[in-house]
Amino acid sequence: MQPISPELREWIVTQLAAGHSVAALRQSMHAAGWRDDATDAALAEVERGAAGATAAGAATAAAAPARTDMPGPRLEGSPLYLDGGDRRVQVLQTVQHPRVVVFGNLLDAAECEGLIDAARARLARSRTVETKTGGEALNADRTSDGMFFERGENALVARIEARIATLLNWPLDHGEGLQILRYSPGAQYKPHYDYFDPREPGTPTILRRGGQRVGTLVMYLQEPEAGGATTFPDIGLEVAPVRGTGVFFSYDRPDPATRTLHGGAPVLAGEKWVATKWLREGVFR
Ligand code: PD2
Ligand code: ZN
Repeated sequence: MQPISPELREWIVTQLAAGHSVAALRQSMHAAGWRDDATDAALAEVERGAAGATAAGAATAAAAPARTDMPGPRLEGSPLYLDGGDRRVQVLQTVQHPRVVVFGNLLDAAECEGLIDAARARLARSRTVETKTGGEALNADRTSDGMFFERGENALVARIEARIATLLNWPLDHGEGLQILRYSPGAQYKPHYDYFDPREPGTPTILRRGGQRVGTLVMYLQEPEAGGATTFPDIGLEVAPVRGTGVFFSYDRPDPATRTLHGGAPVLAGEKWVATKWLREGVFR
């Protein structure tokens, strides 16, 4: 278990001092996407140091604070290149809020082809995780075909996953398996959030596998002839799907205030292929 951050400790102490119950805090943290085991550990740690501060009463506590340990490249000093372990990755563009980073030289052409070749025969109409039930379902907002590799399923996947872990400073075992998507002309992925909505009944089931998603890396494997940008409507950003490049973004709480609404614009001509790596707050099994 990671030590709790000063911000979270401060928040818990303040809430308890204001008379909110431990149960109300637990509920708020749960709604903000904190895993139950992490919540219990944090509350227990603070309670040990602040015995007696727990007033019994109080309804709902304020929304839990944002996470402080987040995946992402180290951009202090505005580097043009980053260490991807086995290659030098370019920093092409950055946005502060939301944190968005566009990378160049992330994958070479052979790697893009290798992923496409290994995925092609296993494609099926894309399903999305259903927060209503915790299962999976066809989704009219997502008209691509897709598949998932197991984490480390083959040498190519393992190499790319190790690169991502180095680049984004996030443990490899906190990542979901790589997802491959193929968009034919007309296919799109309507704007959505990648985190799981805490208000949906199926979310607690989903969160048992590694907690919330906290970051996304979309890597472009094949360029369409036109269309197919990854869009961020809240900030007016469109990332062109150039082969070998990728866009990373992170979200420190499962809330629209993160401004991470994003979508895949319709492909107008040709085929667009991407690989997506979603990062969880904990170990994804
Ligand atoms: O393919 C994309 O551009 C895209 C857009 C939005 C992919 C995803 N979301 C995703 O895989 O979550
Ligand atoms: Zn997405």
